[in-house]
Amino acid sequence: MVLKAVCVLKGDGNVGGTVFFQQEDDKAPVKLTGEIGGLAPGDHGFHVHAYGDNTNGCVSAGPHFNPHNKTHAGPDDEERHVGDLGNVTAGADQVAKINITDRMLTLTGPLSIIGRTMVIHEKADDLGKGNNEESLKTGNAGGRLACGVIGIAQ
Ligand SMILES: [Cu+2]
Ligand SMILES: [Zn+2]
Repeated sequence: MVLKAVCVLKGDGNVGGTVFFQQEDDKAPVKLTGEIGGLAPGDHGFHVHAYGDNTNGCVSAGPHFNPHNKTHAGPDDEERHVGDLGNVTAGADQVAKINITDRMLTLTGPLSIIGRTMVIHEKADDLGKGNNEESLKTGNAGGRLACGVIGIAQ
């Protein structure tokens, strides 16, 4: 059975967009598509954060989703947070087109990302290679520009 989810990201400014998730079955990778607009051109850190809690804005989403207690890294690294999707890149039109396939995310089971939060950041994620402590936690991606809770899609 194909699993589908969706996330509408909103922030205090004019950053926002929609991300669609699709997984062919419980063992398949998750495909993310969509667009986020209103971004400064360049790279922006993009992660799944632990909680689907936006009571105090994007801050209440907590840290990166990290059920295996690893250090922060990039999506192609073996050791990473489950939520580490690296960067998305906005063009001169301020829009980042999202087209990611990730083998660590899942939309089903106890580690499902449904009910958690997607966050788009102010700065580029250094993928854990920044040679400082924060790099191994957040990738130094800076403030949270917009976020949204991942929900079940029809
Ligand atoms: Cu993040
Ligand atoms: Zn991380």
